[in-house]
Amino acid sequence: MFDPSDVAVKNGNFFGVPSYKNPEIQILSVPWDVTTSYRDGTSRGPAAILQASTQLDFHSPFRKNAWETKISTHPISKNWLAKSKKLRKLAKVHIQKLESGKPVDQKLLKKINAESATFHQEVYEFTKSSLKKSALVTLGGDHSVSYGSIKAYAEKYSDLSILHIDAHADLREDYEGFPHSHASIMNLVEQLSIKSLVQVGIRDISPDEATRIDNSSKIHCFFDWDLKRKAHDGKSWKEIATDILKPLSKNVYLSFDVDGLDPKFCPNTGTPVMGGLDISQVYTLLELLEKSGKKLVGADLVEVAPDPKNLNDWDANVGARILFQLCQFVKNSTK
Ligand SMILES: [Mn+2]
Repeated sequence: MFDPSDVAVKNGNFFGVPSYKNPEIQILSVPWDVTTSYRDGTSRGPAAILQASTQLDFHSPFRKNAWETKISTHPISKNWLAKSKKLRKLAKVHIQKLESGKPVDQKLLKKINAESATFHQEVYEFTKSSLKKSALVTLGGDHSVSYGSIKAYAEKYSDLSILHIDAHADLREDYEGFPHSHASIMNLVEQLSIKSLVQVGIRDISPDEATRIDNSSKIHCFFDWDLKRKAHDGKSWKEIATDILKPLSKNVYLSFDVDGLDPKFCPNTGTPVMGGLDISQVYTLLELLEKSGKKLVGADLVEVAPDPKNLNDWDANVGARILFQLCQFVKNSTK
């Protein structure tokens, strides 16, 4: 019998929970950061979070007996990690050429993009087949890993909306020559069969991306400065959050870039930006979503990177706790 008050065993499963044959939720780790533009390390996120996950406590303010949630762990793919490392080296060569104004090696770029596309197809196929069993939380990796997951979800649910928490809009058609860049993920997602894309916490955005939002009927962007302004005017988070939820259809997928939060939560994330949300605001948003009768059918948590010098495990410690609570929110809605 699993005792949630006992010492957690490092058994290879997230949170040290037992292995379940019929899980309510699966965690799919996707250790991938090929096209990272500022600093890399998110491919090491899943292993760091797995390591940190065994020392959290199992109480959840959002679910009774949260420890009973049948969470299953897909082993972190060594194959994907090796491929990410290999392609990251090549991408660095390409990015250095770009940054120093040298001509781009088109053959190299083509190779990186072709192999990335194959990888994203693999994530899609894996998610699609896993979805037959239960809902998933996909754990990145950089934000590009959400694509395969969202594509599979959009096929399963004909009225899927995306709730996107991020400091960045990620609407570039490509970035540094990579269509599967972490900075282009929502450009790809918007082209899938989804009802709406609701962005929250955005505070670092290019003029082209802002125009794209203005011209799109599908995208609803709640900029961080507008959220702060409303709060300064005396509007409660409950009221603001209720407005955020309005454009979402019944079935909702959460794409959660941890840099949407204040960088105090995960300071080593790839592209940190000052400002941002508090995690309690995200939890309240998800609680209100549930109360509104909408369903969180899936989620991803991306861009958590461990300290590059392994001086502390703070980012992974935070990531593990967010991951556990996300499993509570998603699991319930699949029943
Ligand atoms: Mn971001």
